[in-house]
Amino acid sequence: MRIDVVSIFPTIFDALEVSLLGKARQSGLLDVHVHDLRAFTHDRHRTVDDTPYGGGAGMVMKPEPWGEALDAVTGGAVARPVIVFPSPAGERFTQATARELSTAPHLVFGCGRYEGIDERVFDYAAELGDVRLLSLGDYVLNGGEVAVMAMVEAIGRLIPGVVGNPESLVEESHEDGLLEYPSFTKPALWREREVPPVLLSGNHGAVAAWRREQQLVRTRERRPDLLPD
Ligand code: 6GU
Repeated sequence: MRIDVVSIFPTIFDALEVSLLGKARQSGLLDVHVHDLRAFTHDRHRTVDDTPYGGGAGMVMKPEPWGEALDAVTGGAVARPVIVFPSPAGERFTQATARELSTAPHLVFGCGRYEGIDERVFDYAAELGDVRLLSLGDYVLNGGEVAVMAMVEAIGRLIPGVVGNPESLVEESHEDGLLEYPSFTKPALWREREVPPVLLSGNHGAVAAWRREQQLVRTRERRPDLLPD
């Protein structure tokens, strides 16, 4: 998968060079390119923002650098890209979204800062690719960079080969609509706390039933919104 990220803070994405995604890049499973939006400006001050038409607080990102950046990262592309703009005003990004995007050959992420990007950029981007405005949740970040880090990690780990043991992907929170069951390792007794005896029983059926029940209990307690009414 090819990923292009456009941001005014490209060094934030240095963190993608470490851990699992760093290995995936080294092995060629992930081809990540980070671009500085200011490289697509032409004035001495490398201006990327301006005051909003109609007045109001804050600054809006100018369309021209975005137009040039999107042209550059989508030009000569193998497939029509999915162009993601992280936004608290977007659709919710979920595990299902991550699964869907993990099959795209080319993802472009456009990170907005300030009060947002000139709305015409989204319309123009739709000529170059399939545009998605995606939100991590109901809270506001200062910009899209941290949200894109989260999305790239959630998507990248679903690409075959990125996570060493594919079985670890199926039994985790959100893949079956429930929260994950609790996990334990040795020692069986630690600081007066025991591991649930069923896990030491060797009875695989009993273990599976207990884990399912724990998933339901936890989901009911912590995330009742995930359960059918
Ligand atoms: Cl995707 N962007 C920003 N700026 N804030 C957010 C978000 C995204 N998701 C939740 N809050």
